Amino acid sequence: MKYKPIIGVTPLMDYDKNSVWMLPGYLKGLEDAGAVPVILPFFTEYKDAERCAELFDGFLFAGGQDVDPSVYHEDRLPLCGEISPERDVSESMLFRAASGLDKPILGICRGIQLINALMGGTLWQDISSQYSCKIQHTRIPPDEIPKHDIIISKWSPLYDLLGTDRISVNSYHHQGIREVSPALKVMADAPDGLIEAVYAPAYRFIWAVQWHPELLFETDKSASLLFSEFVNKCR
Ligand SMILES: [Mn+2]
Repeated sequence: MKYKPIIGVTPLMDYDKNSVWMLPGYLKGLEDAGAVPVILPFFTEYKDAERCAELFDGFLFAGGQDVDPSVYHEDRLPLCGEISPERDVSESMLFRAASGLDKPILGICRGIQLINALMGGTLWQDISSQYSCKIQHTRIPPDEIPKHDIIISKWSPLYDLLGTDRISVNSYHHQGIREVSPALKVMADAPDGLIEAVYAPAYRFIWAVQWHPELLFETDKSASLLFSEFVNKCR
């Protein structure tokens, strides 16, 4: 009997509603790809994160609030959005523990930003004012419709997976990678040069994307392939 991989998903936090919550797409995307997703708690002690890192087969770092710029040793500017101390603390511990065990990790939106910051990179706190965006990266609903192209490097594992150097993705972010972590390689960027996908070559599977495959996978083949690739690496 072959078991499905069990994948921990970082929980979302809504301060206005005082709620810990989850978007169904993160769970459904993993389920459709053959995994059992489990919503994680907020870790406050490293040993708890370490224990969960051992128990689960992989981890999805979900979208959400901005990463506190103190994580990449910068002051918080007025244009930085809401932050989540609970998520920063918990996900920093979880990433350290899970990457230490070389567990497969997929980062989405906040996930790519957090992983880059934790691995020594920096972020644009607000791309609209700090980066010369030539296309709109901030939200234009509906989120299930691709909004801009990305150009995929031909040497990258993302190219190997998708078999194309250009796909269209949705976009719902006001921050982005500024300096890439020395541990990460860029797999794709937008036509205006903003980084949209990275991976960590020294690890079994640490991939992260700036777009939202969890809102696309039901209609978009490249989004469902991304979930499948991650889930297969968790087996
Ligand atoms: Mn974008």
